[in-house]
Amino acid sequence: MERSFVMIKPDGVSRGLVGEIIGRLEKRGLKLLAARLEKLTPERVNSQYEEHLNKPFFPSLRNYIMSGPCFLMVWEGRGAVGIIRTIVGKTNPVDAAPGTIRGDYALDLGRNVVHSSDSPESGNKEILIHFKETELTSYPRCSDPWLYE
Ligand code: IDP
Ligand code: MG
Repeated sequence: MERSFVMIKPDGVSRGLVGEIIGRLEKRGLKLLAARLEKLTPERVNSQYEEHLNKPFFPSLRNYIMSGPCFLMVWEGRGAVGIIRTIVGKTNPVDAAPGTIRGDYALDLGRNVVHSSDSPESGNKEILIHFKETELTSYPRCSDPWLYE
């Protein structure tokens, strides 16, 4: 099983898209392990976006992410990282296909509503930036035999 860190950014929270985004991941069959609404500290934004620290857009990215609360989640499933990236859509909403979250709800690269991990390794790293191991729940679902052969 793979785990992905998914974060609804402040624009998604303010625009009332939390339920819609959770619903899409839930209905696909992915399993929610942890969730929290929270305004990120500068340190956590730096760790989350470590690969972009020296990019010219980083200051505006940090302002955007810290402009309000984010909704942080951990999702689990077979191939979860790639499946969620497909559900989320291309980074720039201009290129995101209709039916994806960014293709349905976003217009601008700097307001693209949601983050999701880009590999299982970054998923595990990002999860530990935001959650303690003890916050990740473990529970059976009656749907499991209907989701995986
Ligand atoms: P991702 O969110 O699809 O993984 P990344 O390339 O990792 O995309 O970029 C992280 C975030 O930084 C993007 O989701 C977007 O919010 C922001 N971003 C990326 N490139 C630019 C840019 O050129 N201008 C402004 N913001 C950007
Ligand atoms: Mg990324």
